[in-house]
Amino acid sequence: MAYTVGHYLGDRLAQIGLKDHFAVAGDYNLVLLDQLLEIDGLRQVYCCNELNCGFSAEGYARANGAGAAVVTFSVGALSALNAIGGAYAENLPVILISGAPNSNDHGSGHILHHTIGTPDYSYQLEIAKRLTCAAVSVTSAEEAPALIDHAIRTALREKKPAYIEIACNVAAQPCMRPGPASAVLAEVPSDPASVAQAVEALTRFIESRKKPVLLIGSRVRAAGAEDAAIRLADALGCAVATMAAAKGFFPEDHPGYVGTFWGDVSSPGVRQIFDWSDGIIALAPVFNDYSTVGWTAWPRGENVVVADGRHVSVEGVAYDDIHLRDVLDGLTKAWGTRPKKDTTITEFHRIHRPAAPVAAADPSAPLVRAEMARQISGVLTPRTTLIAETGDSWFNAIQMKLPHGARVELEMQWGHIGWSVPATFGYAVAEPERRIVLMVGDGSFQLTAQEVAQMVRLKLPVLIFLVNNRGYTIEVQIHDGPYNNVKNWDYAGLMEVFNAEDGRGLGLKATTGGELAQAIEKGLANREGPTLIECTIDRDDCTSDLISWGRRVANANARPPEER
Ligand SMILES: Cc1ncc(C[n+]2csc(CCOP(=O)(O)OP(=O)(O)O)c2C)c(N)n1
Ligand SMILES: [Mg+2]
Repeated sequence: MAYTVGHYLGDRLAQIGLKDHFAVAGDYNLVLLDQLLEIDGLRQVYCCNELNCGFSAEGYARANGAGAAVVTFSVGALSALNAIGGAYAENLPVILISGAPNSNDHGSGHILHHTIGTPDYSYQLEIAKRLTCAAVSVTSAEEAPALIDHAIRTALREKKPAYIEIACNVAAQPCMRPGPASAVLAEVPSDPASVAQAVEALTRFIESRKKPVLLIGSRVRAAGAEDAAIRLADALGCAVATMAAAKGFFPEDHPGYVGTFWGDVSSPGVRQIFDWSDGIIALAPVFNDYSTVGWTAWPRGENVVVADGRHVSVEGVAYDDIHLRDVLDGLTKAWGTRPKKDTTITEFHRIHRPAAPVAAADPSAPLVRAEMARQISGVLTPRTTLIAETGDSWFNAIQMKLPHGARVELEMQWGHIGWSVPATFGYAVAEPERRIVLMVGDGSFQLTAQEVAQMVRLKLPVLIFLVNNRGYTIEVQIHDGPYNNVKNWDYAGLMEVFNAEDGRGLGLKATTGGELAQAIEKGLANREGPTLIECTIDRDDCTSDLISWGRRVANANARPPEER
């Protein structure tokens, strides 16, 4: 059997650790899909549409380190590109692979189906260039290896998505075989001089401060610096907070951990410690309008050091070409056995009294948000990943105390409602051994609901908490109007539709605490498919954090144009 371009691509995907790729078939990618099916150890997993396919690959990348989606030209790829924008925003190496017109048609003046009706097919590549770190068009077998390798290598190095389009008549052309995986996996090492000087500068900075704190940002995972941050926290002994979007990126049972720093909606006591601190060391943060609570809590100035994945700046000097983890490990080593800088954790324990656990509600009383959140946090184990959708689900998830090893996935930078359903599907495909719990609002669910059918198809025992509060409650808090009401659905009833003749998904309704507890029990026992529990609560029953945050973000949105 001839070795082909499609085989080359598939083998590279397998070499970088992919066991699955997500796909929607179309005539520009059918031959390519045939080639990929022939790769040992690389499963083809199907999605209902290309937006979901992109988000599934994004969710897979969260669990697995990288993901891939294979779609058809234009009608497919343009939908998937929204999810690729998301992968860029969220720092995830997702490889979008699109079938493309026959190489003979490029430059021929021919008009092809599925295109915008002009003979220039370059528009998709041009769009992809803006949303990826590398975008290539493969129109001959000879150039395929170099182009495919460039896209994959760049995506892995930069932790950003890449785009590969392959002309439909080239996918099955004979091709060279790939060499060792190191050609696409090897990282560019840190510049040792830059690391050494950054470590020196940071050591001086911390030594000169009495009250340092560590702030863990959402890019710390992409930087591969989560473990190094723990080692540094051990060495310094100071207080450590996570930013909202970095929930779960630092162990919450660590002695230095104080909670979420998020301005006015920080965990109790955390804002005060940050206000008091004279040295904030922010590791791979993203300061945007959401994370700064409408620009009201933006750590900056001379008391703040901001370190990014490949760059640190300390007191006006930029240290480039570093890996954050190398700088953190260097700093941990340099700190050695110097006295701990633990004033901030000591003070935190003085001002903060742990809240009493929330008491269970009367099991027959109508379900309220607080009881729902209490019961959902009860299903979190060290092997759980909780995926929380944009909406009040964010705030509920962020307030939950995570057992050691539990993870949370949020999409706070891109914030595409509906992301969570396909992302959960992709995550569950990658991590079948973990307990996967999704918390999603009714409004968000309506965008991508059909991907639950793929969870049914693959018998994934995902636990879905569908919060039916009859609308876009987060938007009600930011700016209300009739556009925030949604048509009600029989969400639990949908499971029958998705099951059809052979599925084992379970759809349950909870209108009281007692019903929710029973539904959770049934859901945990169902190992043959997803369980969707529709939790009915009042339209305005939301976290107080959402209300405070929503007001501040609305204020930021409402700033009048400045006079020039
Ligand atoms: C694709 C997309 N369209 C629109 C929005 C604007 N938006 C943000 S949150 C939201 C409502 C979410 O409602 P729901 O999922 O029911 O969550 P709730 O706040 O009610 O818990 C909307 C429409 C968005 N973020 N993404
Ligand atoms: Mg809602």
